[in-house]
Amino acid sequence: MTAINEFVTYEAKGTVGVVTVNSPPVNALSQGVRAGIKGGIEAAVADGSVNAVVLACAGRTFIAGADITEFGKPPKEPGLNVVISTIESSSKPVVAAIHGTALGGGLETALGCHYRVAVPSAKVGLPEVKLGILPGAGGTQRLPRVVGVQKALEFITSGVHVPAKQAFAAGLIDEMIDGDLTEGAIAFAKKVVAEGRPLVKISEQNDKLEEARKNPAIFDEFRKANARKFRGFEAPENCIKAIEAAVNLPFADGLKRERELFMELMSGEQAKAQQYFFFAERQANKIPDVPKDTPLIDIKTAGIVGAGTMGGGIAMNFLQAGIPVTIVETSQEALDKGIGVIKSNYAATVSKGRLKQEAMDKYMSLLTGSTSLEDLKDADIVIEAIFENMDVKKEVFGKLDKICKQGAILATNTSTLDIDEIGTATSRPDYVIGLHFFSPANVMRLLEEVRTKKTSATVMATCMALAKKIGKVPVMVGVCEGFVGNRMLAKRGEQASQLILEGAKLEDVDRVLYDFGFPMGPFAMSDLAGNDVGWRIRQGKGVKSPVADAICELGRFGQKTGDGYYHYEKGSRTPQPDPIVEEIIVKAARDAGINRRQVSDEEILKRCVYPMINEAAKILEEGIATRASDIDVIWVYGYGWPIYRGGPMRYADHIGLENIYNDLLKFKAEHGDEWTPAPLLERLVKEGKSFKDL
Ligand code: T1G
Repeated sequence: MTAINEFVTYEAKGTVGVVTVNSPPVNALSQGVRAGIKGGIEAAVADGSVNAVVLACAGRTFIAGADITEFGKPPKEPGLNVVISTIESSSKPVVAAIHGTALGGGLETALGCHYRVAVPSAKVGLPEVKLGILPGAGGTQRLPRVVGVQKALEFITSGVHVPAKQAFAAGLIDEMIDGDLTEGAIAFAKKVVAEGRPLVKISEQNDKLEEARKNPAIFDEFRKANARKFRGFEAPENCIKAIEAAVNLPFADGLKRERELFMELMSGEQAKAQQYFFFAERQANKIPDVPKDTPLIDIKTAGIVGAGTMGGGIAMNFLQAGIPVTIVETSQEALDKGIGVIKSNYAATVSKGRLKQEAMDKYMSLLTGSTSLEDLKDADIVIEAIFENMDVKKEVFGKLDKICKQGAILATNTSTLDIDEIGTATSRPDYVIGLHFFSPANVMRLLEEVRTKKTSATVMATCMALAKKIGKVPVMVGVCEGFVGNRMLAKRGEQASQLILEGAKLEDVDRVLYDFGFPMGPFAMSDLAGNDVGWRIRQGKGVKSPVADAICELGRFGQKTGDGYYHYEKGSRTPQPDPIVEEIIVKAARDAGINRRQVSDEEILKRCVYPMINEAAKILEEGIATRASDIDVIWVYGYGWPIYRGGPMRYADHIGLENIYNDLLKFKAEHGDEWTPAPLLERLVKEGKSFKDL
């Protein structure tokens, strides 16, 4: 075996030369890996003892893409396109041996090989679009030549990871390997030589492009069909243009066009924001005072108290992860209703063809209903999802503490109450934690994990790992009212309510935030969630909100009652401005002595977003969030902050903290002390720093 460099080795195994990449953790295509692969292929071609080549990877996965940590730095030779053309122009057949995830430049490298083999557990994909860019090493030119234009459009603009069997069916993989991958790949390479199979150069194949050449409308039809999904993003359109170039231009020209479109994106703000977010999401897994090797509790079974909307949704996450659930309600009627909702949710997915009946049956077989807390005695974790009332929760936690086995985790799904106080109701406060799911709990990926002063490292580490197992994105936060997400959301809501009193149209506030990139504006969102939710919380705290209270007093709870801030035609979810609500707003403004005026889109946006950023600075200063990027992860996954803007904190850095600070002072002069800049914000501005410098 010869070391080509520190990342790549070459070894002749009989008549097959094996080039092996070994660059943990994911064999990313750093400059060294690229140089090593090129050198390895050249060594194999020069080795007269071999007549075929296998390109394999050591460790957990085949090449998972370009090295994202190199982005933004001056490019170093050899470029990936050079490496791939070295492979493709080899005089000996090169076979890619794929395991783990062959992604981005990894799949592009495999597409430069003459053949590809994979183990069944492997996945392949071109997820560059998720980083705000596009496959920049021939992926947009080669993939359509293998799977056809329609599939290439779907794969590349979604960034989906395609299971090997599906890739095999699409012609992306030539043979599935059971058993040892490298041995299987060597055997396949020998078969290629023995059978005299050709050196298949994808760049020279054009038959799969013919259909699109005859039907160029395929591209605009795809654009139209995905307009909603691609709204605001720049990368998908450039992906489509690059694939159009594959159809309309010779390969070499298409490659040039791909490069232009790639560089256009790479130099843009959206790519920087999405690449920032890629690392922010991974940083959120790290809790400074919880060591990576903290022992975990084995969560084999879960208990849920409360089979309402949240309890049922939470249960579904565990069932889908194969974790048996015992769900407890106070009465058989409530229990039957709750389980019925879970069943109908799954049935609806089955009827849409997105879930197999046997999968639904499996999930439901893992669910046990009960009307007695005693049945939770053996659960490894119990999650309480009952009425938002401190006394009720403390009573339940006291009972659970006596019933549940030693070492069971007791979690609450509360979104507003003090979890330190809830923990005092037990003898195991170190085993008490908040697991704040977002409604609908079986859909929203964010899970705010709330540590109390006493939550142990083992419980935190266990719940962070558990969150990923049930398909959630966990972010650890501290105890305060509203934790991180809802505490910032409250500030946006206060300003939205104030703006409509001052003269901004309800639908204009929603439009400005929708155009900014949110899935919907605050009023449409409230109508969707139910205006009565906030109304009950305000009543509990004796807080008044003239317009919101007035519409609730009329029973206008939103979509569920057909009227809320907007009117909804029967069976329609399309919000329509309602003169009744306009009258309520005008009257409330008059009662408050407010002279209504025109409010600009710019003022609407700043007054909705900047108070969130100011509150986030306070959250950071209080240590409620570990790092600024955690707040961005919360807002992208929990509230639909447009990922191409990175999150509120990255957006603040992009706008410039000094600009935000000066606007806050201006609003303070006009609207009072609630606009006082947070001390941390003031300090960063004075030091000429940004949130990223924290
Ligand atoms: N570059 C650098 N580091 C990477 C990396 C990459 N491509 N992918 C992962 N890492 C790091 C990650 O930061 C983490 O580090 C560790 O590896 C484990 O990752 C020319 C230009 C492969 C599915 O978009 O999707 O190719 O936190 O925690 O959950 O056209 O990583 O341990 O220090 O995510 O098992 C295209 C990105 C690049 C794939 C594994 N490729 N990676 O998931 O582990 S652009 C991608 C992933 C490109 C070409 C273009 C996932 C994974 P640390 P992890 P995981």
